[in-house]
Amino acid sequence: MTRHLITSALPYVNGYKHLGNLVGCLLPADVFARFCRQQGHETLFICATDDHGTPAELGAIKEGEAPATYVAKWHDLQENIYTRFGLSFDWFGGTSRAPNHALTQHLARKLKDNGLIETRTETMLFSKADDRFLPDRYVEGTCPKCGFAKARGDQCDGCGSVLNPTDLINPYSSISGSKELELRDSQHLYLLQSKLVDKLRSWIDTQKHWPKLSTSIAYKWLDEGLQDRGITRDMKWGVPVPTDTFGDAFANKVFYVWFDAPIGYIAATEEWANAQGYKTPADGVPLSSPARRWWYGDEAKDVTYTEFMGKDNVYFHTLSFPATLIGSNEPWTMVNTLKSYSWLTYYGGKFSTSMGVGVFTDTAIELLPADYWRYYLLARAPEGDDSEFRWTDMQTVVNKDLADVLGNFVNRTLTFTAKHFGNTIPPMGELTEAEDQLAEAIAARVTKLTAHMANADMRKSVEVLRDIWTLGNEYLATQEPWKVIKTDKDRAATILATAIALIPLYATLAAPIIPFTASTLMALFPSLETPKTAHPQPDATLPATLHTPWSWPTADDIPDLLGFPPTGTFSVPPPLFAKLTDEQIADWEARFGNKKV
Ligand code: B3M
Ligand code: ZN
Repeated sequence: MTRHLITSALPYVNGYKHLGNLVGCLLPADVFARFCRQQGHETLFICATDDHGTPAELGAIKEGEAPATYVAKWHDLQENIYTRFGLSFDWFGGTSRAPNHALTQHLARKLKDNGLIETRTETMLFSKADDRFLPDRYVEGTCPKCGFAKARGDQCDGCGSVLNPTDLINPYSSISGSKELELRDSQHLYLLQSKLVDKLRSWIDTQKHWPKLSTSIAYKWLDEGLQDRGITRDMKWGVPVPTDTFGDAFANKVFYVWFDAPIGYIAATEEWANAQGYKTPADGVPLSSPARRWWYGDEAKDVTYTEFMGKDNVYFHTLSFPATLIGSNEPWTMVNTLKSYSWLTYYGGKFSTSMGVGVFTDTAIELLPADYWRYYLLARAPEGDDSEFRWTDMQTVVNKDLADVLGNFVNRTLTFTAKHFGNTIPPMGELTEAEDQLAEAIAARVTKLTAHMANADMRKSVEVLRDIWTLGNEYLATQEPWKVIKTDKDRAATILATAIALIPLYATLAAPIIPFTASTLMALFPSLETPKTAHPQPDATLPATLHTPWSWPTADDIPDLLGFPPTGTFSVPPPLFAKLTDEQIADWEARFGNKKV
């Protein structure tokens, strides 16, 4: 038993996320969390909306709402979609809530105490009309490189160049449009990451479990010389910089979004503890005991912490967040495994919120049930390289794997059994070599699947899972119960009972990936009385017996699981998956596009 702490990168609060965001952190994190729970590990799966920064402030301005109102609204809208996709967070918090304020300010004070924060003066654009400094994205103007007229202060969408606000020709405020901008001095806090290089490097050296992509990104930054980082911004929306510690010059400033966002993982855990009635201590580390058990000190020593994120977030999770934690000199839980993902493209191009390219989570979940998306997206998870979303590819995968292989196996087994034996599971007779071979073949694949799941390797897990389903169809094809029934009813009963025994096993093994279907399958058998929930959390009071639905089997369990099917009655479900038709695909291609933009 290990205690697994699992976090997914926090989606920016501003609007619905696209399918690339879903498969590039949220979904694999969910699969891993579900797997850990089924293995009987105590598991805490945490996420939150990333509420701060210019995306949130600009979004609020655009929708004409106060940031707090806007953030609360979008938090709930996003959470609703994630629930519909079956994301089984133990808590889905928000970084603008009280626990994150307290923790962010606490850590900033510690860093200052430890001599790791310095005040520096920067010259920045100030807008008189708006009465404020303008951070990068609030300034627009003409790109000095390509002449694009609506380049932003941080980047030009015309040519992709990275820019500074002061590079722009004819700059103006994107809030008011005012051109009356002037350069003014502004004080900012810098985290002296350069002083932490050795500590960070020796910590990373000991991280043997990180995938290559993560480690190489981290070393690249270290080798290039880690820069000190500005951790404050001239904005109103954010975690306020405490003036008692940093002085009145910081009265109108907040911490930079990337400083407070990862602290949000800890803060969302504290929200979870608060929801159980635990109060955040007013002095010292602002963390109550249930959250401490996961994040702080000796009590959290046996925690294994796995993070999931897109590859552009790796710097922040391997260096800047660890710099915050290590620099505090406090015993925080540090990441053990860091899973990072490349991009899911839409026909080789970018999903784009601003340009409306591709399919977004809110639309997707209206088109098809969650498991269709979960299965297809995980089968194409951008592990290592980028991968491509295509409607026709989704059609092939759904129709073959889900409808033909899994769906068909379940339906023909149960329909045929019901026809000849009624809705009672037929008696298991003597086993033959065919059953032994089936058990052996499945056992070997369960070992593989378990290893892939434990590594959170999504594509490989999906592949092996499909292989396991295929074995069921092959067993029926070679044993031909529809012929045997004419001459040897007992043997036919054994074949069908074996096939039926596979169904709860399939449900168990598929539950992390297609939890809704797994629940449907398990519910076909009233004798499997224990939790039929889509979010299985092992009940510690139950012995982890073989027939506790959902508990993850080992290869050694397989012969027994096949030899002892559920007992009693069963029901025949309607077809589990509808095939995606050519008309649907043509319709969606027309609606969402079917080429690179
Ligand atoms: N919101 C960025 C992103 O979605 C950011 C992740 C924060 S994780 C602490 O790419
Ligand atoms: Zn340009």
